Amino acid sequence: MDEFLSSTLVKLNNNSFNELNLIIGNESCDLDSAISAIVYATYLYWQHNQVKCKVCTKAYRDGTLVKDDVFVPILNVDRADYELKTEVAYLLKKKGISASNLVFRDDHNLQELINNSKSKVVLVDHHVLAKKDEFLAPFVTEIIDHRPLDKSKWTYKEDTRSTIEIVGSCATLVAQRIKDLSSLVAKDVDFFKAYPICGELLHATIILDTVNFSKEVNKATPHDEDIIQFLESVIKPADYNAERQRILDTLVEARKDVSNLSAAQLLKKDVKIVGNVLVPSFPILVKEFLDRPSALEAVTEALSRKNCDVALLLGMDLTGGLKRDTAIYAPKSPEKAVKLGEYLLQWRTPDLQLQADKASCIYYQQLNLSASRKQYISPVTQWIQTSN
Ligand SMILES: [Mn+2]
Repeated sequence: MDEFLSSTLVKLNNNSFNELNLIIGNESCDLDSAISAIVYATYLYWQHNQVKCKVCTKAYRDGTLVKDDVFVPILNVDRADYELKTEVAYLLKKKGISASNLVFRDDHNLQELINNSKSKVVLVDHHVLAKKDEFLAPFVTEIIDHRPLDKSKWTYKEDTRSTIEIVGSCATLVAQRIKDLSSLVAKDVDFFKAYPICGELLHATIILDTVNFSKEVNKATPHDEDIIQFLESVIKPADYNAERQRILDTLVEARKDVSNLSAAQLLKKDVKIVGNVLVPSFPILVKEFLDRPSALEAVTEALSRKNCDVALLLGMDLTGGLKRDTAIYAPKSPEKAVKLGEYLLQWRTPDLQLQADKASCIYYQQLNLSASRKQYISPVTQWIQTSN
């Protein structure tokens, strides 16, 4: 696995390849995005080797080695911010994959790379491109995503192959796609037997994304269940249930191991921007975040850096049962925080069940535990439209 990644890196850095294939996740670079990109790139490379004419590629033409295609997973985060993705760094390290063999967003000028090569792009775990990634659109040949289909910015080519289905984890769809595609060239388990780490990575990701099929969180679908059982039939853990629980516990622990991170780093760990609203989510409760030194100063600083004027902070804690909370802070225009708060309180699709609490900013406990950041995007978008 690490060998595939390091040889890919050498080919990329020496510009020694025929066709460039980039496999890229969304800019939150959460575990799902990172693992989906790495595993699918590994699969495409394996598949390429299964079907290519071995004789042709080994042959020398005019004394020059015929260049091979390259399959590069891109971690859509700057290298310096990788340490913020604690669960990603933890799992990859544990599986023997070193950060030095990974390609991060700012390691190369992607636009230049793409323009200078025959290129194809596969999007995993997203299908609406961030503004800075819009140049990728004409090169996209495949999309694998588990978000509701949003065609508002769909500028992809007509023949773009898309696998879009609402499931708990994009890793489920990646596993399904690999299973289906490999059964065309070999047995559906052959790839996972050749790269056992890939099965383990997908398995762990599905468990984290569905919070081990928690009924309360309600993210898992029957498709996630089918795929986890398929992966377990290959991985063969001694005790399936104990293994699932152990994986969840260690990943949750790694994700919330933010003891080394400052308030400013926590704000960068997992953040989305919706219009002028900054929406970071934390692996700890917002309440705990606010107790950190200079927490609100760090929010003010993040707002001005990102040109936003309202911060909607989302917290989650899984220790001793799930808890969620929310805070809104708008230091320059506090009336906006009040208005967004009122807007969220009356929102009913879904009812977030926010319970006001006393704090320096507008603070709520969130009783609707199955609502994550995804459920905040609609009210925030609509609030922006009505308030501007
Ligand atoms: Mn995802």
